[in-house]
Amino acid sequence: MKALEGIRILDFTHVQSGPTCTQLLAWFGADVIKVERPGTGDITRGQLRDVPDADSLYFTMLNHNKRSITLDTKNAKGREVLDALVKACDVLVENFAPGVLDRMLPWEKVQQLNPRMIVASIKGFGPGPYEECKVYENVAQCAGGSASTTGFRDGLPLVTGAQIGDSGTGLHLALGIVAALFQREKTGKGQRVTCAMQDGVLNLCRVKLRDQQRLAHGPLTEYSQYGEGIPFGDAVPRAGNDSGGGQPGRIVKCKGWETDPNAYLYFITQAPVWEKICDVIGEPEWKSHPDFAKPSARLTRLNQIFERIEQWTMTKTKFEAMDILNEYDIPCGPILSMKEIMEDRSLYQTGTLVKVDHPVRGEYVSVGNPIKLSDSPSEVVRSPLLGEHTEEILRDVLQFDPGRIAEIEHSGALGEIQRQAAE
Ligand code: CAO
Repeated sequence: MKALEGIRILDFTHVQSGPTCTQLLAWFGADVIKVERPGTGDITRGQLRDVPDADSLYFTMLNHNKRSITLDTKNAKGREVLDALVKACDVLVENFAPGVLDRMLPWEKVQQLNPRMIVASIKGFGPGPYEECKVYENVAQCAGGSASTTGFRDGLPLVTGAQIGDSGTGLHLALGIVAALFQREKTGKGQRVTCAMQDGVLNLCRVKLRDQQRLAHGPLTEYSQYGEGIPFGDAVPRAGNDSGGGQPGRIVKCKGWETDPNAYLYFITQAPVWEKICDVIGEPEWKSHPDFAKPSARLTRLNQIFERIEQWTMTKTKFEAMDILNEYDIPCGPILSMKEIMEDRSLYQTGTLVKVDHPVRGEYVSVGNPIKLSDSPSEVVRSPLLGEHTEEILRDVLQFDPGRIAEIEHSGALGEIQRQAAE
């Protein structure tokens, strides 16, 4: 038995943000029925293609464990199918552009058809001046405060590779859906769940809003620029690789950095292990020296300290340095490339990385469910082909008889039905 077994999701999501959410629900055991436009389907099927005519990794890695039905919701017969699906499902999830769902299926109509239904939506912005805007990942990163606080003080604002706007908001929405399902257990009623990508990013940038308010009371002493004597402006600056928690940290070079772009280590000079750090890097006198012994004294000498640390790390590979530092509980982390992560056998053992077979593209590696439930293990099942389950859903979920299915098919509402070879 899986945690969300018996929950059926009507999945109108596309691209990245929404599919992340419904994939998580599917991994927890929900039956996710992905509705796609006949012919084209989710636009990502054909984006960033690496194998000709095969669903892209963009699509396959965001749509595991789902079933696909092709349905034209603007066709009269298609609308009948849509209404039947609303009655048969527990949750509708969508990330259309603003206004699309209201045109397709207003909330009042959903409530008439199925008062228990939860309708969950991702939009770029909440109500306000930007609510009508279409939003993609980097737009959300910029509008949510991430870009202005990422990068180096004297450089451009930067976006991050972590998809905090899309996947981050999908994750927020999944939590909202599960909470609404839990509430429905008691009230019997559905409700709307909405997550704006700007809000999701801002939630993840909470510590930077903290710093914005601290600025009113003086400089942010843990930022490197304080120690370098550079005054603060009126907004939180970009902090380079400074750590956000108040313990000075930086990225330092390791052996091989001249040729390997990832031969680096994140090193935190955490106060409680300062003496051990001094011993490891070969500066034992810094333990008692007035310029270095106390964290406050070190703040104006961080460049000197990290240069010395780097002299030491440059004599070791990042993994050798990790091993030594971990022995002393000195917090540090290797800068792992995607290649190194993909080759890490331990990640396959935990199911965080999985090998998935696909009938058209062959085997590929994906990220499995990062949330582990001891009583609801996730098995990663390949993403569906476009419309692979159209007939199965009409027959088994909606209980339509063959005559009705043929009638809907002839209306053009389903596009071309994908039939199994045996049929
Ligand atoms: N049958 C018939 N029509 C369908 C359909 C179906 N199965 N599925 C969708 N459509 C129609 C919609 O009804 C809509 O038509 P109208 O505008 O006439 O009502 C139309 O397709 C457009 O859908 P869309 O607005 O979602 O697509 P888009 O390419 O215009 O916008 C995006 C894409 C991502 C910018 C927009 O959906 C958006 O802003 N979403 C919210 C924020 C978000 O999730 N962004 C992250 C995207 S990356 O993860």
